[in-house]
Amino acid sequence: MKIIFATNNAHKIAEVESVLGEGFSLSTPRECGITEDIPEEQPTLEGNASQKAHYIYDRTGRDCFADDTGLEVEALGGAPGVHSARYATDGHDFAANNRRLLKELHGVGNRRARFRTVISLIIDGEEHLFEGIVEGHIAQCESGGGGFGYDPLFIPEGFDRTFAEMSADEKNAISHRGRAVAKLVEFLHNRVK
Ligand code: ITT
Repeated sequence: MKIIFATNNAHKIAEVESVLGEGFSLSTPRECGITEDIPEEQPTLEGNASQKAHYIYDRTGRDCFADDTGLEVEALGGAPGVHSARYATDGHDFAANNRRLLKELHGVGNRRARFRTVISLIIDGEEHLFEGIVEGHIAQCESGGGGFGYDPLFIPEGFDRTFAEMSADEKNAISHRGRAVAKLVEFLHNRVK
């Protein structure tokens, strides 16, 4: 089954491709002639995932899904949350976002945080939502060269390494996106049985 992943983020495509399993292959918006940024203007992760999936579905009429992910930091009242991509600047500047996060948490004892992913799947014109969460905390400084975004600062519960210090397989097995994608895959497998 071919399905469009409505994202412009190459890291996400690589992560999801590795856990999707046999029988499914991903297309990108670019391969379908959609080269512009996909809008995400909603106040919630659910709203943005849905907006991105509908944007692609409305233009292609094909089965597709999108995810929206936020890092929710307890001591910051859930920020950056839905604003995670543009926390420090207008663009997707991962290094600047990490610097701002460390600055906001300077001297703060409670460093509890979680990543939350919401996937919106549109299949046969019907929408289905899936959620994945991983709890953890924000490190005192960046470590590791893997992953992307806030990975060098996020230490998942039960570990003493950041996501950026883990292999792609290790991260996928416990991550917010890995968990949401596992639910998506189960749904798709049951549907095509
Ligand atoms: P698309 O909207 O094109 O899918 P994006 O990079 O804007 O890609 P999101 O809106 O879902 O992705 O994510 C917002 C930000 O959250 C993203 O720019 C990263 O900084 C961060 N983020 C998302 N997933 C992450 C992950 O697995 N690890 C670390 N940071 C992540």
